[in-house]
Amino acid sequence: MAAARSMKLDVVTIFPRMVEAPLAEGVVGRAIQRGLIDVRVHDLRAHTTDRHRSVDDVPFGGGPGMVMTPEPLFRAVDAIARERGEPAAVILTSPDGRLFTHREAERLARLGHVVVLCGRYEGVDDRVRHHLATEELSIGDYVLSGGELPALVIVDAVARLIPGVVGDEASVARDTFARGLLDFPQYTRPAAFRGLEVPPVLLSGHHAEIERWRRREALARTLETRPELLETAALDDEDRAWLQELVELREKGAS
Ligand code: 4HQ
Repeated sequence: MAAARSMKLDVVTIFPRMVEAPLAEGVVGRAIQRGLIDVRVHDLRAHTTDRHRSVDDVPFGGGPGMVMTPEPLFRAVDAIARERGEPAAVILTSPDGRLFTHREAERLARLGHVVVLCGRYEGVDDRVRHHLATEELSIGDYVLSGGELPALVIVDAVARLIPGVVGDEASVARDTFARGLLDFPQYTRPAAFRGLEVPPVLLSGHHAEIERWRRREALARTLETRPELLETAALDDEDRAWLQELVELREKGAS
């Protein structure tokens, strides 16, 4: 029988240890050990050619800071293509990119082989963006000191969508952004902790009522903190009636 083909991920960075250590832990660490995902971290400096092993230079036109020079990045991707096969995507992490969402993670998980280039300094030479990267992704509207944390975020979110990586497939399907709503509240023992009690419905054993309560809580939380998610979530008539009730309650409370 043919061996199961695992997803290949390559990360190119000037700080390989910063990427390797987190990947060795938890769900992702186990997936790598089990061969479900094949992750390699590449030291960009291994692909330099000058004796100082330079990866950056001053910006043409002047200005503060340094810019990542194209040659080592192109050479690194060439080496990956030779050793590991042609990747389906070369991602540049940058605050200028399209926002990385759960939907983007689902798309990448289907690609089979993805390279992530971690930027540093003021950014990368634009020829990398245009002629080496196939896409540019941002993990959010804030400025980080490098693309290593974004690369880890991307690898983590993609890895848990590969079949077998997360033990319980049903829990992956039920996750917040897969359902389009925020999570319902979770409790565990003890039923009373420092006088704080678990909602009685969860102890009732009435499965249908528990599901209904969870759905309502998820809708209430989503309305409260991420109302824009309700525009694309799959809602039924009962959901809409409950949201209407919540809005009316809120209006009464405000007056
Ligand atoms: N950076 N999402 C600047 C980010 C970032 C983000 C990565 C900072 C690249 C050059 N990347 N370097 N946010 O802030 O992806």
